Amino acid sequence: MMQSIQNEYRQRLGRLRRRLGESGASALVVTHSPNIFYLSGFLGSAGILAVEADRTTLLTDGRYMTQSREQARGTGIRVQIPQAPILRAAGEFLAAGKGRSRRVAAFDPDHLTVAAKGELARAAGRAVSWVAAHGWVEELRIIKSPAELAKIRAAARLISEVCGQVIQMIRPGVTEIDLAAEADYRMRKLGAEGPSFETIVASGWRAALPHARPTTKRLRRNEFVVLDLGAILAGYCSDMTRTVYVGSASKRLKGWYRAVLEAQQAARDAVAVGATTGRPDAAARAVLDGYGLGGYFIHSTGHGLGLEVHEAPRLAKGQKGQFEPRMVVTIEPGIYVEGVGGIRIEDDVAVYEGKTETLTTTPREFLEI
Ligand SMILES: [Mn+2]
Repeated sequence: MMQSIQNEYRQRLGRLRRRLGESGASALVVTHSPNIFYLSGFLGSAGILAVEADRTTLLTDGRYMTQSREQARGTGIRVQIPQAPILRAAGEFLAAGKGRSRRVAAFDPDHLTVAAKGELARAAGRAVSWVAAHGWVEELRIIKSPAELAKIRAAARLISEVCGQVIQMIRPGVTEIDLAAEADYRMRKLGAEGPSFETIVASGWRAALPHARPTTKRLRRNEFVVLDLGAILAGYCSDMTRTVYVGSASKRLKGWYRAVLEAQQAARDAVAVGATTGRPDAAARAVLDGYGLGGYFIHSTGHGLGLEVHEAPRLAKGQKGQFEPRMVVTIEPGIYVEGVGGIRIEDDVAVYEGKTETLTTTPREFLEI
């Protein structure tokens, strides 16, 4: 097991090196911690990974001496614990690198503040010039290895279990925060490292806010409750949403729920190797438009899922990318009606050649409590 994960780090670094070689840069400076984890297994809050053609170096500080050496063992990655602050040390490291006298360092502007970049560049001096490398590691992360798929599946199973348990606790009088606390507690009890984002419990008119934070509002009869939950397990995220009704719903509201469910099913059916990543969104929108509800669908249909809860690809209107085997995405259409409430149904879907697998398993049928 240990051997195979170390081979994965080597393979990932190999792919990144090919890209580095094509770009003409002599080093890539990786500063975003999920990317560092993906390439090296290092899980510290302070670290910079310098990837060069013939070596990879992790610069971190004394707090992570033991951890970093342990996590890097067998990967071929060298660990350095510099005396100087890490950005200055990384800049000096890049300037001292072997090879050509003038060095080109690639960095991702999405993951380096202007101040941090300034410090790096000052320490590196005139020996190093800088070139932007947007999303190089994120592009690798889109396609999951079998081991990663197994971890995301386990995180999805875990959150499905939690969701089922929390639905059992829904009744008039309980507060949104109560339910959110139960969700977070149950994730931990089932072995999760924690929630993958701040748990959403939104009831009544508040369910019309797609990213509502739980409040002390008590659930009442005759309102929708949206539960949007995600867990991190073994480093990997899940993300799912269920909407239930407290009381017995009118025909109109039942119709809305059925429309969202049909849209969600159509979007899941539209996920296929070779289809564009815009297709699920178009499928969901077509269904909701057919019911006259398209105007209430105010966000995109989904996103990639992995080490981060929102990662590439985006499943939005007009996206031209293509689904490839071993991507994992969320499918989450919803409608939001101001003053009334909202309905969202979200599942995690893995893509394979000729088929898909819905990883989240909590039932989706309309539920009145
Ligand atoms: Mn989501």
